[in-house]
Amino acid sequence: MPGDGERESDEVTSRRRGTGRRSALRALLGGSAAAALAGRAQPAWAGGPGTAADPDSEAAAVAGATGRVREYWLQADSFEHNPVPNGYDGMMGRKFTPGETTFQAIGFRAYTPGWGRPLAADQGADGIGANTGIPGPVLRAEVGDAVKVHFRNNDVHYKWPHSIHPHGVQYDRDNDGGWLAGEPDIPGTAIPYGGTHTYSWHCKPSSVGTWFYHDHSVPQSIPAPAGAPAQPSPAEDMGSGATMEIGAELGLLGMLVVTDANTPAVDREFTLVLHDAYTDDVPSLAQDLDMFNGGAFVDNTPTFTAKVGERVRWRIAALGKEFHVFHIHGHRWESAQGYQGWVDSQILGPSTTLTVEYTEDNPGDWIYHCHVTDHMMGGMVGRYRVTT
Ligand SMILES: [Cu+2]
Repeated sequence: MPGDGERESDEVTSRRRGTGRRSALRALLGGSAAAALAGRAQPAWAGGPGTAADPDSEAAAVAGATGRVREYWLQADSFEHNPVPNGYDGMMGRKFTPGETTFQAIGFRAYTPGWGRPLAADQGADGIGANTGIPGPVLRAEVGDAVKVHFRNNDVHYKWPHSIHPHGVQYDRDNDGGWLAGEPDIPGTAIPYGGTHTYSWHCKPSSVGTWFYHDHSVPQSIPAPAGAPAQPSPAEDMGSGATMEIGAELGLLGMLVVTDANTPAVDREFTLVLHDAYTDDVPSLAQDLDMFNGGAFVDNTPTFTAKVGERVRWRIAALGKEFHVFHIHGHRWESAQGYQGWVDSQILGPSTTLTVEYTEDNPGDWIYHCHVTDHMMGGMVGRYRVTT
């Protein structure tokens, strides 16, 4: 998505003035919630029992302690998507026609209440992001909040059932969204085309962090175009005839961010989703594509920007069947997950996430990429511009 970074500068400025972000959030939240947010009120449990990280205190810091409900209206929309709109692999120098890289995608978009109209983009550090569908909007909440997601399936193209399965938050089985062939009637696991469902989740102290939400509904397969030679997919080789989580492969995935009073404030927050689409599953593609936020190759993936001296946070999440190595040129950060000390590359696999923070100290025109060479060649490269 070219231009993400450019737009971000203005959004960050507006965030610093205290406008924009809060007005957008007010559109998402109820009145009392918005009032609490405007005052940056401490969560009700802060400072009292249950603020410590020990599991016994979790019961004290019960979900719902803030009394706040974060309400989102999400729709699964189907649309034509070209992850390589400039037709160019700027690292290898290869060219593509739109026909080689375009497919029928599905993405989550956030709407005004009642799925009225799509919410405007908000690229600020607390915003929902581009809201173009891939990835879905960034859902944000604080410990003690309830999250209510009103979901409507508007998959006009495939007309498949879909669902939303969250990671990191607390929920019961009717709010899990995970479909099983042996228990096909569990509510929320297969919302038919045109249908709706409301999911309720709760943010506990153990929910703080960067998480995924994604389609986890009935496996499906896309028929090969008429006249094409029949090619069994890996799933068909395994006998099922369909691909698990193909909705997420086509774009139904997004990030869920839970914070608490101890989450450090930053000047910039980038959200980056690593995901892949395969010719075996998506027959209109001429090659497998490895994507950042729905784009492939530099200038189609997000261009992020920062200034020297700013505190920067990347929230990174991977979904699919690949293991990735996230790397930024010219930078190191102190790892909080899985490593000790300073790193400039970190591994993440399916459904795992990274939260990377550092103070920017190196101006330049950098790239960030997945360090698995196949994935770099498949599109997982982006620009990171640092100015003084
Ligand atoms: Cu990779």
